[in-house]
Amino acid sequence: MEKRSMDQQRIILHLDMDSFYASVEMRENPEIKGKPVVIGADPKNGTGRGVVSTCSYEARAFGIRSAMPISQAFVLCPHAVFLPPQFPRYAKASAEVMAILKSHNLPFQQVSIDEAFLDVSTLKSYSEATDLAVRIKNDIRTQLGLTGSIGIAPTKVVAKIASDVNKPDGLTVVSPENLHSFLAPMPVRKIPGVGRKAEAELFEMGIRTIKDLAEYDIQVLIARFGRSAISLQTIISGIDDDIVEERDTVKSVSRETTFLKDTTDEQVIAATIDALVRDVCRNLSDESLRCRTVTIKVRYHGFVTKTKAKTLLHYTDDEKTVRSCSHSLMRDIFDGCPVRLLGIRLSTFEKRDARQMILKL
Ligand code: TTP
Ligand code: MG
Repeated sequence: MEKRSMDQQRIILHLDMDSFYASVEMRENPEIKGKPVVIGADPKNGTGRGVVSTCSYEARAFGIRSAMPISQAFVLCPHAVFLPPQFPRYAKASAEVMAILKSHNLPFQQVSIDEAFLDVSTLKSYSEATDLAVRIKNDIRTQLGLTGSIGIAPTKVVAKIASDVNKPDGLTVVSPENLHSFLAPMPVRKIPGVGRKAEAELFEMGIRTIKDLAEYDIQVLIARFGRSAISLQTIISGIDDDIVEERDTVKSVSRETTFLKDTTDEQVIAATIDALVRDVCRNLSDESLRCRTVTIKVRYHGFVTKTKAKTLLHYTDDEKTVRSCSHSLMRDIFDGCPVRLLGIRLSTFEKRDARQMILKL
C-alpha cells in the first residue's frame, strides 16, 4: 500500500492538559481559581533564582511563560499567587487523566506528564473520533475537575499541532481534506522541533509559514539543518509513519567504575566523577530525558557501600548541574577512606520536550 494513502486512513488523537500544574493547584485550592497562578521557584520578592514551571492562563495575560526566570515573572505580575511545584500531586493527576484515555482500549502512548496519543483509526470516521474526544474532555472535566485540549488528525505531529491551536479547552479536528489548508498558513514555530533559534534562522531565509518551508529547496535546508530537514519536510507534508505505541520507560540511567587500586586521591576522585557524569548525561540525552534525582554511590575498601541522593527542584539534562550536584553529594559522604568504586545514577525522569527532538540547532 502506498504510504500516503495509508497515512490518510489513520486517525490520531492527541490530548494535552491545560496549564497542567497550575490547574491541579487551582483544583486543590478553589480560592486561587481565576487568579494569576505561577508554579516554580520561590520569587523571593524579585530576587529569587530559578524559573517558572508553568502558570495559569490568567498569569499568561501578563506575559508570564514556562521557563522564564521567576524574577521576571515577579516583575510582570507581583500580585500573582506563586507556588512551589508539588510533583506527587501532578503525578497522581496525570495517572488519573491517563486512566481515562486508556479506558477506551485503543493504542495509547503517553509522551509527557500531561500529554498522550490515542490511535482511534478503528472508529473509521472523523465524526466518530470527534464524539470520542468530546466524551474524553467531558470525563476529564467532570471526574477530575480539569480541562485539556485535543487535536485529531491523520498523523501524530499534526494531531499535536492541532491540540495546541485552540488552547485552553480546545478541540481541533484536521481531516485529510483539510490537512493542507490547516498546515499551510501555520507559523513555523508551531512545528514541534522548531524553537526560537530555528524560527529565527528560518525567518532569515524568508521562511515564515509551513507553506514557505514546504516549498523551499530541500537541498539548501539539508545544508543548513542537516538530516532533520528531511523529517521536517515529511512531517509538514502530513506524512509520518510514527505509530502510537507505549514505549519502554527507562527508570534510571547509571554508570559506575571500579578503581584498579583503591584511592583517596581527591583529584582522581573528582575527575572520575566528571567522567561518570559526562557518560550518564550523554545517555540521558540519547533517551531524550531530563532527570530530577542524582544518586552517588561510593564503595570503600572492605565493600562498605554508601549512597546518597538529591532530588532537584526542577528536571534537568544539564551536565553542569548534574556535575555540581554529584560533587556536593560526594563532599557529604566522602570520609577520607580509600575508595574502591564510584557510581552515579540519574532517575525520576520526564521526557524532554518533543520540541527539541526534531530540530537540534
Ligand atoms: P505543557 O503542556 O508544556 O504546559 P502546560 O500544561 O502548563 O500549559 P499548556 O496549556 O500550554 O499545555 O507542560 C506540562 C507541564 O510540564 C506544565 O504544567 C509544567 C511542566 N513544565 C515545566 O516544569 N517546565 C517547562 O518548561 C514546561 C514547558 C513544562
Ligand atoms: Mg499542557
